[in-house]
Amino acid sequence: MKTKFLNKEAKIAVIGLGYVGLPLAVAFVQKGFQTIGYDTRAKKVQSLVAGVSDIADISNQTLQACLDTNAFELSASPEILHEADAIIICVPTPLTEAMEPDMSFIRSAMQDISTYAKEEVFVSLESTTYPGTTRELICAPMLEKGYTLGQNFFACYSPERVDPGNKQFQTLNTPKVVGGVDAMSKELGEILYGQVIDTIVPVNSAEVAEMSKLLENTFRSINIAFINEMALLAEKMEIDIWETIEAASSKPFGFMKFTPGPGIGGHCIPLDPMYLSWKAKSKNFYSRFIELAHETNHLMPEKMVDHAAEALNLHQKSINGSKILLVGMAYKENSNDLRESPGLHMYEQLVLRGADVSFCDPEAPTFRDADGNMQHSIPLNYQAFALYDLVVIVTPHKVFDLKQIGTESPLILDTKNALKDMFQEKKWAYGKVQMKQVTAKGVK
Ligand code: SAJ
Repeated sequence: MKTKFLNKEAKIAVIGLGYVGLPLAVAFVQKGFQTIGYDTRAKKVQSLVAGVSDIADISNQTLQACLDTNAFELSASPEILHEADAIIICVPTPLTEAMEPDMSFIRSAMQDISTYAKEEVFVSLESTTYPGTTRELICAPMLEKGYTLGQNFFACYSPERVDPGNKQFQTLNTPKVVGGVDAMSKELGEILYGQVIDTIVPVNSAEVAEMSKLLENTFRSINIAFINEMALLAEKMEIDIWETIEAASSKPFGFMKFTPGPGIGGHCIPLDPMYLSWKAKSKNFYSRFIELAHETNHLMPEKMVDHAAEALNLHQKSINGSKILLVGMAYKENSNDLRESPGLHMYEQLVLRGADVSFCDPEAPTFRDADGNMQHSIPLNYQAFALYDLVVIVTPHKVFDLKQIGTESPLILDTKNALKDMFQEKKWAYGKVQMKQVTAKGVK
């Protein structure tokens, strides 16, 4: 196996051709490996075979160039896994309704691997998961099938670190942590990933690698929750949180900048910490930090709706019956991803409170609301913003002309301080400090 990895004779299979798997498969092709892309979604595979990529980080041109090498084989049939020496699992690890790890995609991938894998195989798991998964869900089924760890079966964990849309850090130049379930697996993982990715960070077990990923993202969740709480406190103290953060950020050491907002979205930060707290509970350990961060972050959309009510109130209006426009619905700037987006939570809350809610997001133009109805973005026509009682800046994509939004909108709730000090006449409201400056009867 080692020789095959070193000589690039090994055939690689990537299971799951999403924002992680497709770029990884492309990277292996580009580095000269015969590569299989396997995904259970036949339509997805057909589209890729036709040279059409639905992953923003992989252009159609890049995909077609890989297909033209004849070293990239795509399939929706698991039988193809029999050809692979190394199989890399890049499938989703969502949460169940009960906020517990949903391992169904990993189990399904392992069902395919244990059924079709060749007599000697290396398996790497990249999906974010709780410590112990690789040993429990990757190794156990293979050993039950008669494979022998360290002889004809090797397994490692190597967390995905894909940041969709990040032009600076992509698959090849983002350091890759690799931990094996035994020494040989670790060595093979280091060699294989080292053939493709610039920097490998070997660790002494799969569990350390699994834990490191959860540490990375739980760190973010807790710090985002902390700065959100600081923002709420600063309002009570009538102190400008944004200026405070800028001042603290001038410290060249010992401080890391996070910014408050309407809450957290995406497929990582809201979910990954819950994998850790779930596993901790199995050890009778209750992480108050993780739970509190989750609670604080998930309260933010509703806090923003309360701000909307206060902003309208300054104009003797109520949410009920007001026309409200949400600007930017994707979970973060310049993304089209709506998963767990705070904007969606705000939308539902405002509808429940009787508002006539619209949204404008050229990046994420449609979504299905809680009643299952498709909602469509209004056209990006800034003059139309004047027709709303309140305009809420939720996700300030770079596509937006913030000056025009500030000029045309009668009242703005700027949840991310996107407008900063763009206007002298403060007609927007973020937090009580600025609200008091909103020009309205009886308020100065
Ligand atoms: N957010 C804040 N305040 C902040 C930072 C983020 O409110 O200071 C919000 C964002 O608006 C968003 C959510 O948190 O709704 C998550 O934002 P994120 O910047 O963490 O972006 P993600 O979800 O794409 O996180 C990914 C993660 N990457 C992987 O898991 C491989 C994370 O580890 C990265 O640090 C992050 O990208 C990144 O830095 O872009």
